Amino acid sequence: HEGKPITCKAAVAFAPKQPLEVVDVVVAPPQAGEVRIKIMFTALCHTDAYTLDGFDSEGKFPCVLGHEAAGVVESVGSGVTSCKPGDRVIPCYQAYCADISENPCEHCLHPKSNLCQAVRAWTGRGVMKTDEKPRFTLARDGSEIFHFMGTSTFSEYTVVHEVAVAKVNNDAAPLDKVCLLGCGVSTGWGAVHNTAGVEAGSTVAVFGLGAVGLACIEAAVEAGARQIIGVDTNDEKEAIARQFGATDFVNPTKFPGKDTQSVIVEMTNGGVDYSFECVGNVNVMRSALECCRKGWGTSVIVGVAAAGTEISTRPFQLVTGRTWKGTAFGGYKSRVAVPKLVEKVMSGGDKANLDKYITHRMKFEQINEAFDLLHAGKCLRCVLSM
Ligand code: NAD
Ligand code: AHE
Ligand code: ZN
Repeated sequence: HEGKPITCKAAVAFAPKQPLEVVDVVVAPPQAGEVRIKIMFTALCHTDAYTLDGFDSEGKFPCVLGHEAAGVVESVGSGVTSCKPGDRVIPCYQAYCADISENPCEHCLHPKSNLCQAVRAWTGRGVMKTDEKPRFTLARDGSEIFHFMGTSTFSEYTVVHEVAVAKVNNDAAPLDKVCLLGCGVSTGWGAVHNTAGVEAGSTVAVFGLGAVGLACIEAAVEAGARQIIGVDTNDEKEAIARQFGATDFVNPTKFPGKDTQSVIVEMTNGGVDYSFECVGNVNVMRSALECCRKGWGTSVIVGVAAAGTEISTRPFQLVTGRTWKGTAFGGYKSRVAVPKLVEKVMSGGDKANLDKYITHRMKFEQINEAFDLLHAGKCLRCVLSM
């Protein structure tokens, strides 16, 4: 293949709210600073569904979605030094440039940020930086198909920027599991450990108990939180939340006429030390802030809200000592942190086992069924094999 276009299957999103179509695409060779990856496994994250549903202000169609995956490097473009053909890798939608760039971005150099800007502008436009074009074209007519989040993993082959490639150094690490470290699980863990900094003895509320929220619960347990309240409108989430370590469960629909923040403030005698919004709903974000303890409570926005929506609260909520924060990829500097997270999973035994997030496995061709399961709340993560 090396240096030549590859024709392969990709699940193309031709328009918002339409099922994906698995069709032949041509994947151009990687140019300078780019890496072509054979995707082995990809999972679905709610953000893929959100963009497909037309809620993403950056969403461009037609495109190849997908950003939680693992694969093997097929070929590299000129100047690529940090990986080589045959390397097992996890594409990172959030890049990191400091260790391989001669001119690193200010975010990678700053200890407080993981928001590498080296390729962000082009990623947002669905193209590669080198020539501002996508590497995907439709086999049947040669028309361009945009990238998504710089990863586009719903394809047998994809091209990403070198700064977006994390290596899986441990040969024993199963790619069909560590693919989850490409987004949801890492994000939940990092929201708790990096963005919030939950301490032992804390009280915590987690809104939205998909893979991201459950990863927050898992990390809160690890941090030694003494009370962890899971909040979800789906009653079926209670059992799984308790398995992950939630001590309480609240279904907001069971308290008509009463807001969720009041329920939690009463349960905790004044509010929680930390809360996490893992839904992507601005009303839930308000509840998550306002259920925090006066004086020191911190709320972290993890969920991604629809284009055009805005958050609100009474400024008095902040005047009286609450902090409102947000997180992207859990604050992890991706390319250096992901290999360490792989190591953590491999050395952690059952505790760090990723199996509990994988409720379904399917073939790539069944991708639309996997989206249906995610929408129906029946699935945490569905891993597709290519
Ligand atoms: P998911 O669909 O698996 O889970 C969402 C959960 O929220 C479901 O259990 C659902 O029942 C629940 N829910 C829906 N409405 C609710 C409400 N009003 N109150 C309480 N619970 C409600 O999604 P996921 O893959 O776990 O992702 C969660 C969110 O995090 C999404 O918005 C996703 O886009 C976002 N996300 C952000 C980052 C980041 O870096 N910031 C990374 C990954 C995912
Ligand atoms: N493009 C959207 C926002 C989407 C968004 O917030 N993405 C999260 C990752 S979600 C992963 O499942 C993120 O990390 N964003 C940081 C970034 O730079 O994109 C919009 O509102 O325009
Ligand atoms: Zn995601």
